[in-house]
Amino acid sequence: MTIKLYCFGESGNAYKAALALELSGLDWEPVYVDFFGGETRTPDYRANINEMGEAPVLVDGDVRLTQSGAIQQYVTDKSGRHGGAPEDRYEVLRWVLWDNHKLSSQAGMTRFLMNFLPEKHRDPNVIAFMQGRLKAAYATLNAHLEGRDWIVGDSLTNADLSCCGYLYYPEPFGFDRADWPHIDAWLTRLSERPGWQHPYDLMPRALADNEASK
Ligand SMILES: N[C@@H](CCC(=O)N[C@@H](CS)C(=O)NCC(=O)O)C(=O)O
Repeated sequence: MTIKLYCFGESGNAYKAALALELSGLDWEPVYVDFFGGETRTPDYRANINEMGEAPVLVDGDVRLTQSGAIQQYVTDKSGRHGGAPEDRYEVLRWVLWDNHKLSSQAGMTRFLMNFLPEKHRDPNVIAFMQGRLKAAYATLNAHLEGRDWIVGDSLTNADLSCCGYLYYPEPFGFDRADWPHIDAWLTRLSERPGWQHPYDLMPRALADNEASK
């Protein structure tokens, strides 16, 4: 049975799940969520798709799962891919939790504030504050990746698939790969894996290139 992933191209959180599915070799297909049209805020979405009002959502037969980290673990349990060595499983979880708190959530919020929120609502002080918080997160990841190919152990794991969630997007949010050489090399390494795809190629997009940043 084909796994369904409720997602949209602009969502780095959905990308983390979509990339895990794609690289696992499992059979999956995207179901487009009209996030910018307010779909995740409708009572119907909350009642029937996700009580948390978020994307991504995985549906596999009777299984319905939300939260990218939980979806990634489901994909690992089903495919045997990206879990890392058994003794590293808590280390993988540690980085997935760190990403969800310190990296992806703040990167997603900052990118939204700078590109998708109507310009009149963009507060430069909030954006500067968020960028300061993000800089600390980039420094943590960059230092950790010095001398390593992957975040945990010697293979690609959900730690990598989580932390990369927002870092391939072209819209500005205060992240320049050139400033962070170890992150830059790691993103290149990951993008060279067979089957890797950019988020805008892997999931249906809501907005064309010229529609963000208005
Ligand atoms: N921790 C969640 C975050 C999911 C999330 O925030 N998704 C965004 C889209 S990128 C969303 O649907 N937000 C709806 C809202 O906050 O109202 C995950 O990793 O899946």
